[in-house]
Amino acid sequence: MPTLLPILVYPHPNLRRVANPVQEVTPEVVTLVDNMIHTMYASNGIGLAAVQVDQPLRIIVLDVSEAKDSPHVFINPEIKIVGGKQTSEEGCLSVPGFFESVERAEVIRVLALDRDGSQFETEADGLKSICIQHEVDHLDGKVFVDYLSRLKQSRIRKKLLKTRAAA
Ligand code: GNR
Ligand code: NI
Repeated sequence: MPTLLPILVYPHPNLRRVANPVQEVTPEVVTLVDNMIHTMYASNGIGLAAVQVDQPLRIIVLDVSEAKDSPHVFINPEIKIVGGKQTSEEGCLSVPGFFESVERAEVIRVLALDRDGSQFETEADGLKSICIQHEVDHLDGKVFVDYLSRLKQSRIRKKLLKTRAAA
């Protein structure tokens, strides 16, 4: 049975940690991956980075399919920008209730290991490309609010600190 993992909420300091590469895809890593997929679906997210569940490892999961039946796992992902720009409204499970416009690369290539530890390379565009870039930012200690104005950042920080204090 998979476990629901608690998700860190901005501005939690651990969201700023730079995640370490996975040395080997052990059974413990596979368990973390499976719990992350479970937590992503349970939270109605299209992606989740290990940093968000307080594990500083370079692991992301995502499912941008309509049917929510295509989970993808990227361990030690490396992004190469192919080209283009796209702007869309982003949200984040670690920034609940806020949606803001962010510019990203349109087309990327990603080199990573899968859940079996096998290396693969894939190209992504559209929402999948956005989601991978958003997740890899988490692995580098970045959150999408970093791309917003200082004013918007401080409003979001204050609101979420207040909500946390009330919880
Ligand atoms: O669920 C999520 N939706 C989303 C929408 C637009 C751009 C990025 C995302 S990722 C987010 C889940 C999340 O916080 N992943 O880190
Ligand atoms: Ni996020």
